[in-house]
Amino acid sequence: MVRERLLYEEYDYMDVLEKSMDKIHFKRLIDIPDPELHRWISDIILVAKPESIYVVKGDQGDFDFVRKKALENREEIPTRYKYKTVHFDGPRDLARDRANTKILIPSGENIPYINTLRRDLGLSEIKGLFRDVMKGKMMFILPVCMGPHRSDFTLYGLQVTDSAYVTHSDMILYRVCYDEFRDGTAIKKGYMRFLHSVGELDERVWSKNIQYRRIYIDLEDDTVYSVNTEYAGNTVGPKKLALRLCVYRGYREGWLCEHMFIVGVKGPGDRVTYFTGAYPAGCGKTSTTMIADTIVGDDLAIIRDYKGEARAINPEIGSFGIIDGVNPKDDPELYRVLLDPETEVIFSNILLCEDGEPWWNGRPEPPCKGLNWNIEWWPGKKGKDGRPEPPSHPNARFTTYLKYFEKLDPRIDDPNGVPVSGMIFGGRDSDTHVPVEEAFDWVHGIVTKGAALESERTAAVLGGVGVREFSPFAILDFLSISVGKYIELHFRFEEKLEKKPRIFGVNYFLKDKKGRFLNEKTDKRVWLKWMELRVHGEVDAITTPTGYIPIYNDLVVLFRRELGKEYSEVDYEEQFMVRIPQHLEKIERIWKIYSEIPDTPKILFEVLDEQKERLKKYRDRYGDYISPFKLDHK
Ligand code: SPV
Ligand code: MN
Repeated sequence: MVRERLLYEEYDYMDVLEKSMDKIHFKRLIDIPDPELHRWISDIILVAKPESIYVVKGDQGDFDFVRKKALENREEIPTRYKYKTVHFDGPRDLARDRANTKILIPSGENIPYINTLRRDLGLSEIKGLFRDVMKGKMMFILPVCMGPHRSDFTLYGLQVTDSAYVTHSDMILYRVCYDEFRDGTAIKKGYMRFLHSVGELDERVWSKNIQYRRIYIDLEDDTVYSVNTEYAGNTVGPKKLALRLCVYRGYREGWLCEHMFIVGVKGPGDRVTYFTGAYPAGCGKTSTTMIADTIVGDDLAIIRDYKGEARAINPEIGSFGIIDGVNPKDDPELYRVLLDPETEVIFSNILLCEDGEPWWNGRPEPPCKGLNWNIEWWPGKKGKDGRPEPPSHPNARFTTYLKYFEKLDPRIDDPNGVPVSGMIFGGRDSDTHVPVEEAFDWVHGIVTKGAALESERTAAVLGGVGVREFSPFAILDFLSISVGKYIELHFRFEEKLEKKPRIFGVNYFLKDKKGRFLNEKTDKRVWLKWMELRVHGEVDAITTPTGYIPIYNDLVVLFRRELGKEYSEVDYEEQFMVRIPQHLEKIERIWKIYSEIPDTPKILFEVLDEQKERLKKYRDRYGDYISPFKLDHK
């Protein structure tokens, strides 16, 4: 692959590098045996004009330096805890920017639901925006591994950024991978490039030119450009920027890049069974990860076939999780990690009290006067709309190492990944799906749980909250190929497997007529345990038109054992009621959406039609709302 450059002239790039870098960092760079990389960096130097350059090798000195630099730049602010800092993105930069995130493709053709742009136009715009953009700033070059060292699953990436905060985040979230670049492994296997600049900053060190915020993904060249933004979802390359490149590569090579956690659930005799799970942001993904028995990953999974099995690795070693609502009762372990004096955490967009204590919605103490995402906050402060301003932002986040969690599964470093026994899909749905349900088989699950996933919108993206959105595989924001192709890839992937993962749907957000949630936050632990038993064929289920649901008596045992709770028949009946009209409406919505996506596999419509017929048959026999007690066991 001939890689895209920022400049086309030929010139002595070694000379540029030598003159722009100090000896140590120059040597670190040229020790990586890749002239193309050297020339690219040199182009960036000539175009963006950073004042100095730092190549991260990953030793302790680098970690200390990058943290110090983030503080010195005021990108991070100290707290009263030695290893914890706060970063503010600025009030207009608090979430991923869907509208300005575009997939560059040569033809510029429209792909439904995917924001595309003609590649040549995108590249020329970006090259313009990077002109002089790093003046006066230090530029960091950071090689990372997305996955265990020297694993066949692992992808490589090179982050180049003028933000110490982004570099710091990268270094918490990913394995620094200088050695695999220096010994040529990453060069041979190919690596992604992420070029980022915060752009011009205002006096609060917030990106000033938000109107020119751009995140452009160049599939042809495995490169992502991001400019005039700080929010990690827009800037941290190996995370959501890489995910789009990964999806594209997986599609070509026949494996999966998923927006999924990876967890272990213990069964009888300490058996550990692994599940992956896809939920749109703000739908219980982090809390499910934390409530499981072991954690391999909380956001991303690369899933490949290995000896007939689906195996998953987590490309990350840290977590950039939603902090809103994290409280000592429901999330004791996460809460402990966030406030342990010894753990390193970057909080973003929380409230920093005057005494240096980080506060977020979920802490039992009342909020204090201090700095927040909208500059300052004091008790009683009202926003522009006259309503009380939330002290910490609903999309406030924490960035920390997974190694702090007692439940961290040592197999996070297994180069062959963990076997995936079940895949879970969960959205925010107040009125349709039962709390947990197993699909009839892989194809049924991929269609009705994965491809048909919908969710009521949360604060993780810019825009109105509460609207029901199409959210297939919880990955729509990160797709670089059409949804139809992504579904087809899952069908293709199954053919390689001798052992097929079971597929489940969960819904933690079912409400009663008065709008109260029907479940408690911790109930999800019971659903996980039930799924674990299902995978091993150790509990029966009730067949409904949309899948298999738990038998009341099995849940009674699990609720008692896992949560010390008596699970009543009334609760069960209300939660597991089959809601035929809502399901039929959902099928109509999903049918319509896919009928407008040209390369949707035909089988998707067949599966939806079959489900519709089943629903109608059940309705004729039992009526619109069916108590699970009326249905037969499988
Ligand atoms: C998500 O929104 O899905 C996240 C955070 O995990 S972000 O990095 O913004 O994508
Ligand atoms: Mn995510």
